[in-house]
Order: sequence, then structure tokens, then C-alpha cells
Amino acid sequence: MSRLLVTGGAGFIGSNFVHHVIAHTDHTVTVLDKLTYAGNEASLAGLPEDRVRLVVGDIADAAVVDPLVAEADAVVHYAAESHNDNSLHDPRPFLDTNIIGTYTLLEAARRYDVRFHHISTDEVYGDLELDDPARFTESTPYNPSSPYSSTKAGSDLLVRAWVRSFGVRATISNCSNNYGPYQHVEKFIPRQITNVLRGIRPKLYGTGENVRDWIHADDHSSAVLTILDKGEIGETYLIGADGEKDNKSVVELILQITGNPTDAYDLVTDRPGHDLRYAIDSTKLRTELGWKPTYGDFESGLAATIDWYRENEAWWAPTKDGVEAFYASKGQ
Ligand code: NAD
Ligand code: TDX
Repeated sequence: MSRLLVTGGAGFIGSNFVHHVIAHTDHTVTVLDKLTYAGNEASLAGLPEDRVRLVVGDIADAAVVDPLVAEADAVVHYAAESHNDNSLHDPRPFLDTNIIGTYTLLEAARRYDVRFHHISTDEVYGDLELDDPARFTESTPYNPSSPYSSTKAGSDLLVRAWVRSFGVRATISNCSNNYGPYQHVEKFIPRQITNVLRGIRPKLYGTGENVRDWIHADDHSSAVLTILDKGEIGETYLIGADGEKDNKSVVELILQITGNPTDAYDLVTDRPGHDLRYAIDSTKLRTELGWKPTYGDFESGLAATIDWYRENEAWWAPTKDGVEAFYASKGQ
């Protein structure tokens, strides 16, 4: 049994991880989360109070971070400003949280010699051409495109430096696009699902040809637990489930599953600097640590996610109108 400190545990992937940990291990969890617009206490509802505790605070505040890290056996660091579109509008919070926040946690992990796992993204590698047979691997050079991905790249490099220079016992994982329950409606899949549920036409940026490599958040969680358990200190592991799909196909699938005409969507203003394609080669994680995903079928995972949003309107309804007003102001 271990005591995990999970930063950003009230966000999308962090809360999925906390649910996964409670269901599959006997660890206890302290969530440290600032509850920004993206954090939601309701995502942790129903979890046992004797195993999960929420501390509301900022990862960039050493006075909050230090005692929590000191009492933990391991830190799993999910907290971030995570939305590319927001980073194009107002980059500053991305620097404060993703860079200074990660630095503050690393200093605490160094001070108290606590095992650290850093959650990152495939976006640090930039993008691929649609017809490029290559996929990202652990040795692909960093080439981030947006303020979001450049701050995530910076945070990864801080972790590597704290391992090398100070002996911090850290690992890093870079995962592809996640889908599943508890994802904020600003993101692509929940935005389109909740649009359809509200009778609004889905909105595809540009031509809809951009490709993302989808993995269910629960598979991401099992991969992170595997790395915590068996990962080698100082190593980076790419997490992916061979789920490449272009955005247009995803929207068509959402329309089809919900019984709508598959061409009932709008093409809208493209995202500036929009990465064309991401694709992960997760051979290292699979062969060295023996992990494999369990959600093999994207269509049934997507159908279950649509059901979740249909059944949990109270979770997303309060944020929907504000998100749509923000996008409408940008022609999206
Ligand atoms: P999210 O925006 O849903 O959640 C982020 C959480 O962090 C929120 O609960 C928020 O309140 C909290 N937070 C933000 N700033 C904070 C601060 N200063 N102090 C404490 N808490 C703070 O994000 P997500 O999609 O769940 O992403 C989680 C992590 O996974 C991020 O590090 C992201 O880069 C990474 N990631 C995401 C994806 C994806 O597809 N969403 C893919 C790969 C990696
Ligand atoms: O309304 C939309 N229409 C649309 O076509 C939105 C919101 C997005 N898109 C496109 C842009 C991307 O090609 O869909 C794709 C996915 O967009 P996002 O959900 O914003 O995700 P992305 O930019 O790919 O980044 C995500 O995956 C990697 C997460 O938000 C990041 O945190 C993670 O690092």
C-alpha cells in the first residue's frame, strides 16, 4: 500500500486515474488541485473518504506543496493548463502552472527524496505528415508548436535535468489524445457529443483532415500504474493504443451512433498552427514493461462515452454555454 499524491486529480485524466487506483489497488490518494475552470470536485464524487482526500491548492505554491510531498510515497503529476486553444488566447497561465508548477514539485521531490512520475503529451514532438509511415518514439526530437505544447516540453526537460543533476527518482510518460468520462466540454470529443445532445451541429476545424491517436483514459491510467510499478528511473515511456482517426471520421461516428445524418456538421475557422497528425509507437512500454491497452475498439468506447455524457448532463451543463460563447467569438 502506498500514499499517492495526485496533482490535477480533479481534472479529466487525473480523476480517471484516481477512480482507477481506487478500483484496482489498495493505495490511498491525496489530490492536490487548484480547481481552475477545468477542475471539478464532482469528478471525485462517490469515492471512499478514507482513501481519497482533496486538498485545494496551487502546485506553484511551495508552502502547500512541500508538506504534501513530504508525506507521500510517490507523486503522480497531472496538473496542467491543458487546452491548446486557450494557450493561443492567453499563454501566461501555461507558463505559471506547467513550468513553475512542475519546478516547484520537482524541488519538493528532491528535498524529500520522493518518487515522481510526470504526465506529458505526444504534442512535445510536433506533428507528422498524413502519409508519413513514421510514428513518434522516445527518441523523436522535441519540436512543439503551441504555447501549450512548448510549456509541456519545457516541463519534461526540467524533469530530465532534475534526474540527472539532483538524482530525483523520476519517470516521464508522453501519451496520445485521451477520451472517456469527465472530459471538459471545451475538448473535441465532448464538445461534439454535447453539441449533438443539445441539437447543435458539430464544429470541425479547417477541413477535418487532422489526425489524432485516441486512447481511452482508463488505458492511460493502467499504463501509468505500470510505469510507477516497473518503470526505470530516468526513463521516458510513450503511451498509445494504435487509435489513429481523422477528426471528420470521429464526428461522423458520433453522428452515426446518435442516429443523425453523418454529414450534419459545420466546417469552421481553423486553429492557428494546427498540428496535422500525431501517432504514437508504444513498443517500448509494451515490450519492456508488458503493458497493453484493453479498449481495443474505439467505436464501442466512444458509444460508452456518449452514454456517459447523456446520463451526466448535470456534470457538464453549467459550463456548456460559456464554452460555446468563447468559440463563437473566434468563429469556431
Ligand atoms: P484538465 O485540464 O482536464 O485537468 C487539469 C487539472 O489540473 C484540473 O483539475 C485543474 O484544476 C488542475 N490545475 C490546473 N492548474 C493547476 C495548478 N496551478 N495547481 C493545481 N492544480 C491545477 O487536463 P487533462 O486533459 O486531464 O490533462 C491532464 C494531464 O495530462 C496534463 O498534464 C496534460 O498535459 C496531460 N495529457 C493530456 C492529454 C489529453 O488528451 N487530454 C493527453 C496527453 C497528456
Ligand atoms: O471544436 C473543435 N473542433 C475541432 O475540429 C475542437 C475543440 C477541436 N477540433 C480539433 C483540433 C484537434 O485536431 O480536434 C482535435 C482535438 O482537439 P483538442 O480536443 O483540443 O485536443 P488536442 O489539441 O489534440 O490536444 C489534446 O491532446 C493532447 C489535449 O487537449 C492535450 O492536453 C493533450 O496534450
